[in-house]
Amino acid sequence: MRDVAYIALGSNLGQREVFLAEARRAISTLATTRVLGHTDAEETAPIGPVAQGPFLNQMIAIETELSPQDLLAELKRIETNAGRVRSARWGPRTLDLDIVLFEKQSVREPGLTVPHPELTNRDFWLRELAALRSSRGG
Ligand code: PH2
Ligand code: MG
Ligand code: MG
Repeated sequence: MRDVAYIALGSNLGQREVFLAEARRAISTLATTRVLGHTDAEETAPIGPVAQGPFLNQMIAIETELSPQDLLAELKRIETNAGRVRSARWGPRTLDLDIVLFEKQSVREPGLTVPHPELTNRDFWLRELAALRSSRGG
């Protein structure tokens, strides 16, 4: 099914801008997928229980025929290629790619919940999502 999805990009280790740019490039090459738009990257204070450095966050909108599960697998591969080491939950990371929302599909299964359960807790995600949707005329 062709759908529009929103992906949150985050980095708080190393060359943060470079990790975000490489992630945008890698996502743009996924099968049946094109990037519709992106917000500017913005620096945000770390959320959650772990003391860590500030994040660069950004959101992109894509049109894709990938299922949420297949998209998640691709995003994990891109994270791994960026040197992501899975250590502490919510801890520092070179690259984090989270599926925030699909326009037409929701998922509730172990390992994947769409819409993302943190969506309503993150002001910057809500703001970025609204900006992308309004720039698409929706
Ligand atoms: N991601 C986290 C934990 N904390 N804080 C900010 N500001 N931005 C994030 O992307 C973020 C976070 C876990 O994925
Ligand atoms: Mg995350
Ligand atoms: Mg994540």
